[in-house]
Amino acid sequence: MRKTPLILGLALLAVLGLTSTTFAYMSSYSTGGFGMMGGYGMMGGYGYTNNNDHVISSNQTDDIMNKSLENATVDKTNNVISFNQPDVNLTLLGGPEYADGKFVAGGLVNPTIKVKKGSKVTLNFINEDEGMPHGIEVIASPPPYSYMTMMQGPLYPGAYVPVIPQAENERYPNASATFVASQSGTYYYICQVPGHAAKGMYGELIIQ
Ligand SMILES: [Cu+2]
Repeated sequence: MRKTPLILGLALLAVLGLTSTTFAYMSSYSTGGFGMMGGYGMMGGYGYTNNNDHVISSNQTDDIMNKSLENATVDKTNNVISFNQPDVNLTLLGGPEYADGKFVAGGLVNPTIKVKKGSKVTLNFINEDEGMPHGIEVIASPPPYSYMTMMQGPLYPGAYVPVIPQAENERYPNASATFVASQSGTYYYICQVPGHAAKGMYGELIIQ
């Protein structure tokens, strides 16, 4: 990815964060220590307060993923994960080595996620990508995506995990967010880093 548009995109994203739903959360959380991430500091407040508290090991990641799938059905043939309980604990990995620039859950790449309408969804994101920050945002519009698709904002307040730093030395940044899936329909989870959704970092979220 070329550097200049990425930086421009990040600046725009920071402005968007200030003017949309993120603003509501800023007062109640301390701002995360993103260090090199500059503009993301102001978006880092939501559920992400300290790098050290939220950087986990590979073993911890496996435990979290297994637990998250306890009440789910993993359909490898159709690339679908269905959650059968109203309390949904959805864990997604960002860009592990075998699926660069994609999301992974239960070994599936960019799986379609099905949840029941009215579910309380805890979105837990673990970045395994050693080369790139990533995040998650649930949006209404289907692909194809433009470079700045994330500008439309999340489907619900809280239906996003802010962009978190890249992994380092097999230590994975981790952050979460919770929202209620109150309306049925087909939606999408995307990575809101400019250009990532356009390059295929997204999947379907079906609320039924
Ligand atoms: Cu990404």
